[in-house]
Amino acid sequence: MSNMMNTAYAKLSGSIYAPNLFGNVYFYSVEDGTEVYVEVWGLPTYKPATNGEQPISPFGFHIHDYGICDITDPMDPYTSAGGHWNPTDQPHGNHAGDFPVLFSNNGYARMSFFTDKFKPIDIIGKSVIIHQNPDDYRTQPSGNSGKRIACGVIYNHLN
Ligand SMILES: [Cu+2]
Ligand SMILES: [Zn+2]
Repeated sequence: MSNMMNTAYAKLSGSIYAPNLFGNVYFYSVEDGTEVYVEVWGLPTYKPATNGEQPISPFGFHIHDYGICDITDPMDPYTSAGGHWNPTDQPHGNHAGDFPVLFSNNGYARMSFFTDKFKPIDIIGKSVIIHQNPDDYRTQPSGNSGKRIACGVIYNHLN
């Protein structure tokens, strides 16, 4: 697809909300932007929305500011990753780090999409987060997508 030197990579692991989760995210440099390819296993089982509670699945998916996937409070994991990566001061829904939601197939999700908002080199040292609930793409500042169930630090693929 492209020169490996232009590829970024994040290895995903799960919090207590998705203890069996693992996965990979690749960011390939392509003409005018980046092709994102993600594959995840072990996503939580679908749970329909109730009055006052978001559904579990599909899953919010973003780039966050800091490449730090620490768990201090197990009930509120990966706060160390900060908020959505937003280099151009946009509202949520148009952050450079706002991605399509992940649709699960019995715990497995695979998706590929194009974005013109960055190149792989721009996101080294940031993180990828998967949330427990869907992103509504309008609630500020983070789409009401709930707990952080998985995290991965974004590296240069050769490192
Ligand atoms: Cu997020
Ligand atoms: Zn956002």
